[in-house]
Amino acid sequence: MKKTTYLLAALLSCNMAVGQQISPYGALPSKAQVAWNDLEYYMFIHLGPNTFTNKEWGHGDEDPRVFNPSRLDARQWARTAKLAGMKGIVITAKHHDGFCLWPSKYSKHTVRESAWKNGKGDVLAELSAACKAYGLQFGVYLSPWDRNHPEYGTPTYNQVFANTLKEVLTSYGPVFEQWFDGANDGTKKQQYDWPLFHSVVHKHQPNAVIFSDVGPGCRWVGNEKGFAGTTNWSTLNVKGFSPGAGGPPAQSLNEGNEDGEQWIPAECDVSIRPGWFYSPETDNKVKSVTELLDIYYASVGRNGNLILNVPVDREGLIHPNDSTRLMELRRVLDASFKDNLVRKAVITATGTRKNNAAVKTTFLQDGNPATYWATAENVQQGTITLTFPKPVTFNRVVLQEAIALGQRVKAFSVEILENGAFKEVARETTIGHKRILRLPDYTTTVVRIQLLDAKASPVISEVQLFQAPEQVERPQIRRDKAGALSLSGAADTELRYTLDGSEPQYHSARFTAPVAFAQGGTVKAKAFLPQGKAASETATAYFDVAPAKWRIVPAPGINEAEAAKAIDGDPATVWVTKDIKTTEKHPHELIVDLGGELLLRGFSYTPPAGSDAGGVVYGYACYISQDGKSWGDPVANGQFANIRNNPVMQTVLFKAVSARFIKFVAVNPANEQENWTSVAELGVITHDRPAER
Ligand code: FUL
Ligand code: CA
Repeated sequence: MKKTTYLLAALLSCNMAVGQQISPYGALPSKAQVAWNDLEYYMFIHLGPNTFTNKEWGHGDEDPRVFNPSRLDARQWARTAKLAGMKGIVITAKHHDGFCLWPSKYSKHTVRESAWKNGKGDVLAELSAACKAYGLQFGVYLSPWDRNHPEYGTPTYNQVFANTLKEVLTSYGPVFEQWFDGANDGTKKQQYDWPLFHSVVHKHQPNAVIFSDVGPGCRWVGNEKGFAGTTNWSTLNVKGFSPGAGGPPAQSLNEGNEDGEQWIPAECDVSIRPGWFYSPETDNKVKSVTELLDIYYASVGRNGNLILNVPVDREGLIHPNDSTRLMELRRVLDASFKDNLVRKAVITATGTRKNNAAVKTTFLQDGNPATYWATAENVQQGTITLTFPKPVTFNRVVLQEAIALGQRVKAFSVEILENGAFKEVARETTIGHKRILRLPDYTTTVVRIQLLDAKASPVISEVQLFQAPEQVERPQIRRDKAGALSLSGAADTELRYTLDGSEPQYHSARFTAPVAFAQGGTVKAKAFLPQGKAASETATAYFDVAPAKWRIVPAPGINEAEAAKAIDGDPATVWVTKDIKTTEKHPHELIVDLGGELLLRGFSYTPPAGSDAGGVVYGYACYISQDGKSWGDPVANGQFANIRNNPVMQTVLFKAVSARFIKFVAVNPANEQENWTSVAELGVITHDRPAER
């Protein structure tokens, strides 16, 4: 008897304590991490000697005087970021080449030694001031890997790096994010003193969120495409892992760990161009709005923050091709999320937590991510019903959890009322800070969000519905081995194109059948709705000569039919040495007969797009020959920097030379565990039009 009374009293008092407060669940974010998640979208800037040398990974021996962004204007960057709707800027204060964008006391390879402003400039001072003026957050990237510093590779370097960090973190005002890069090409090893580096950040910028493969503030999402997993937990297990090559498996980085011990949300880093640094060669390769929208929905729309790299050009400005695209993206996003239809709905719910003034269904539609609705303690399911006075049409669903209390939802669905019954139109897993679903248009008077499963009672802060304007999809441009060009696009669109570099108009040539295009050049194409009512963005592709007459030269261990996939004009087919069991050891080589003499100015290597094939090449050499027998010295050799994380087409130029045979040698792989070679496509460069390549 007595026991029961005690229990009852305990329950009552417990209930009362719970009255206004929902007990947090699992790993929790710090205040700074909650504020960080609210930023959602900010700019990354890569700038340094690489900007001037067409390199992705400088070697550290570059002449610092190459750095001369003569018209550098950090306010132009900040203005662009602000107008793009971004909330901050993170800059490469020091990349792998060791060059410091501020006159560091701890290095002899800095802006002070450069030609810019006669060595009197300081990019960090200019950028931090510009960010302040435009109300943007300021963040810094510092690579511990340093290919210039003489102490690198010795224990004293750790203190040098700590001093360098302190210098940056105490000289330029508040820093919202400290970006630690884990990359290293493995040639010179250094045991990093991470606890020391973290203590410097904590001491001087206690609110800075620390990025790395293992946080502790936020984590790399496991790819450089800007895509988080559709399931994405902000919690992660990091025991036994370290930044860089010792990081958690790509899947954990991409999706988090459901029961992760620490709150380490995903940050999606991606460049608006194929590379991280500016190069005139990529002026025409700025990602399209369609691609950027896919990235936005796969990052911000999947509980990740998006850090979009916009490389500053050689003048020290954001190039108009990039800023134009950023503004186009902003316009589409603003139009997509303009009018939250849920404001017109009456909201009811099941499972609602009782006797708690902090919990209300109306808080789901007040636009404030700090207010919420929740189910009763230990009730892991609930239904939120939105009833509209008149039918509404929507194609976007936005959901948010009150993450300060932990990430809880494991499964949810969206239903609409159709002909008197509920029909499921989407079923997904996690929500987190924000989840956005892109759906086809649905028209209905009742929408139901079913919270199907959660780790603890769901606490939802927002439910929103929008009708985003329709986008006309950009056409795809392809060319086959024989050089026939073809375009494809969405049904009911008319595809128009030009081959002279001009902007396609509704009266430009209409694509109906493949077009002979073996010599190559620039193709621009646009999809139009009938009568030219609306048009897609312009798709641009550049082709050199087609591999029409090329063939693989027979060699021991080479399966010619397989190897032909490297020269079939189709990057989707891949020659993989592992599958055909050639020699297990590198180097692997491939000889191509071009079918006649060509004036060669370079070659291109396209690695496989997915990560499945593996065997991406890092070290390469390229030889040419007239007869396929005598080769001489390589016409080019080196490494495809950063190809492991960013496996895009690589082009290498050499001194123009006539030849009929070309030999591509894969010296070593980007990933030491993958001791084989993959070639999606091998091409030659014969055209002298560097800006188009
Ligand atoms: C990588 C680096 O190696 C790339 O150069 C780039 O800075 C990217 C953001 O991170 O780890
Ligand atoms: Ca191929």
